[in-house]
Amino acid sequence: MQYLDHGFRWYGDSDPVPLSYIRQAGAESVFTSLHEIPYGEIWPESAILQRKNTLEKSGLRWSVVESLPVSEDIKTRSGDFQRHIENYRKSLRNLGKCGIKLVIYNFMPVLDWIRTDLHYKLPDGSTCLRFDPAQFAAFEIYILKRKGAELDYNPDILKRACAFYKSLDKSALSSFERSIIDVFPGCKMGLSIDDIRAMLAKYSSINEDCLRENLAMFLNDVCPAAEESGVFLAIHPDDPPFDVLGLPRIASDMEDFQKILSCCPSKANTIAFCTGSLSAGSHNDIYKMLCTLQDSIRVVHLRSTQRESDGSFHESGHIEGSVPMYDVVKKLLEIQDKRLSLGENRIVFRPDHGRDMADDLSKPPTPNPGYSYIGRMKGMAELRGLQFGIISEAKRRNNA
Ligand code: DNO
Repeated sequence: MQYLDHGFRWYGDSDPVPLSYIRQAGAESVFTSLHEIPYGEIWPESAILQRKNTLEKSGLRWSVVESLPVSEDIKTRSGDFQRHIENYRKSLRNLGKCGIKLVIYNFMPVLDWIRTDLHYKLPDGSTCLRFDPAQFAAFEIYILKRKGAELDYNPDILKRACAFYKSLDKSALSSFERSIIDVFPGCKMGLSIDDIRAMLAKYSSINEDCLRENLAMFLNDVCPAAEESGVFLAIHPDDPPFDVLGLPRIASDMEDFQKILSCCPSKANTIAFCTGSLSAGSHNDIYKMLCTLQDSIRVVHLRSTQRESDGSFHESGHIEGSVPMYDVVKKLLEIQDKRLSLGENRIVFRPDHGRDMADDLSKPPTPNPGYSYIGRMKGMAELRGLQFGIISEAKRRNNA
């Protein structure tokens, strides 16, 4: 039995975490993106090679692109979508030529992951990311003023939403607003509330079936290019995996993934198995999903969440919370074992998000919430230790 391929996310030259630290944390490879290239535009071979060389000079490998973003025009199949799809194909071909074969994307409308508190304080003084439906309701109802938003919440949440909103002074209100609409990992898009309203309006006639259809067309358009280039495209689950902002969600549970896999029967059509995102929904049995979807999983995000009784959740330690991490990691090692015996590659994982703790807390807050150094390094160490235990035990049994 071998270790999984240990990856770590890096946001490029502007990331306050240097590559040398990433290597010291025990990572062999890096998940990164060319964040400076606008959504929809081509990733030139020269820029890909330059990033690849930077990583290699630091003794690391570029194992995963996270993400090659899918533009809103593609998701809504409007505007410039045809040109963006053509560009997406070209970028996939260029990545393949440079030897980068795993590409993560998501199909979440309007916003990527959503949290309401980026610095939720835990009893030990460390902080983590948290989602509270009452706070999110306050955002939708009083800040965004989305029509009909109150209908999505029960009276108790509405009451708490109102109290929360009233408790915010001007500066708290503005930082609350920014923490919801401007945390796209890797880039600050400078979006305003009006931008979000305009983006939402584009979905007024797009229901779940229609968004699924748009994803199916996108996949059928780009997977042939990916397959020819030996690239695997991996869809990231919705985070959180339930409806928000009255928008359709189509990558939130097992049934969704089965539909995604069957809408485009290509080897290149795969899943980025993010245990943390999926675990925020009580409907998801993570271990069962892993067993069922295993053939389509080549890249994994490992983290966990603690669901709270009122529908809130916060990001727990990597081997705490509701994800059965021992079972998940053991299963991944077994799946990998089978693949290695067939001459296939190792499964790449990264410790997803981490708490702000120890020296993280005395530094200026990272521009990439969830991606401070020490919290993730702790997650990496725990997950490596877990693998060490499982692998040692397996060796002992084999020798007995
Ligand atoms: C958050 C990440 C996501 C992920 C994208 C993939 O930390 O897990 O933002 O990178 O959704 O496209």
